[in-house]
Amino acid sequence: MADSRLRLGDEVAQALAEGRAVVALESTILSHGLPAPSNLEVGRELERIVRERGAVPATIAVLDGAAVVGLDDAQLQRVCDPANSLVKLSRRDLGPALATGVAGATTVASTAAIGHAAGIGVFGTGGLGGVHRGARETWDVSADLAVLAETPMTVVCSGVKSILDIPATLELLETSSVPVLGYGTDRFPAFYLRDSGLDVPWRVDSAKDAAEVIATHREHVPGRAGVLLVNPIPVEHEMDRELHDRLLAGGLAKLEREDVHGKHVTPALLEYFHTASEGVSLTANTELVRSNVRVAAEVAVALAERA
Ligand code: PSU
Ligand code: MN
Repeated sequence: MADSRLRLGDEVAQALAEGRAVVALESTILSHGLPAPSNLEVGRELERIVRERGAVPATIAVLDGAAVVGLDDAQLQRVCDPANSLVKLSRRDLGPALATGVAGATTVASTAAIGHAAGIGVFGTGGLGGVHRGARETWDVSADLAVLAETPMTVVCSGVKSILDIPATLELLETSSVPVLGYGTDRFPAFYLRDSGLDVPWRVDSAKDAAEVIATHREHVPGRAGVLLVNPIPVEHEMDRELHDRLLAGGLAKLEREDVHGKHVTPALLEYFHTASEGVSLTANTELVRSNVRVAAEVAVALAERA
């Protein structure tokens, strides 16, 4: 990405130049995943968590024709204010948004791509996009998977939501040669739930061990695949299974009733979950992101210490 279109915040630029730990954070989770005004509180808190662990946060969005890496507080407010109607930007949308000056929030795909272009290697978020149910007919597979297949970025998340086809998502990650590491778990997490019922191929039990695997993957394995480090939601915040199953059924029915497709599926479902659970899913969502961002910061620090 040409320098004129990539704008690094001062603190991020300095940390990268000095080889210090930096953690990328996405903005779609703020603009499209969490309701205002808690989105701004969460956005600020995630940055605070990264700092507490000794790393520098770099929240990413597209503003005024540039990919901004390390939003300042005014920019964070702009992203979080629903009145500004930020567009959800996947990687394919970056060229048009940058060229036309449209303001947008970045997904896992576009955050990973921009973060890597800026020189960042670790990214903490909530859930990864994946293969949607019914993808055999709709071909709806998140670009998050294709980007992770060719972008050397470690994404720390709580797996993917059970609104997706989880077995198919894991198959595609294998096809893409993306290592999937369970963080203190042998099971692939399903966002609100700690266990999707599927195994992870590899497990690590500390940030230091994760950093060792990530560094070895980057340095010694041919190709440009990223790494997926999956961290289950903290036990005390895991959603009740019955509530979860009820929300899932209700959400899928709503999508069908209202004929929701494509990029609107994930935001529509999240909104339904937050409303129908009267905030239970919002708390779960917030807590798992906090936990993932903490792990991401610890891994980034371990990688920086190793270098
Ligand atoms: N999952 C969540 N919250 C989110 C998203 C996914 O629990 O906010 C967002 C992320 O930005 C992710 C994107 O990259 O949705 C995937 O969307 P799609 O399936 O349209 O590619
Ligand atoms: Mn899609």
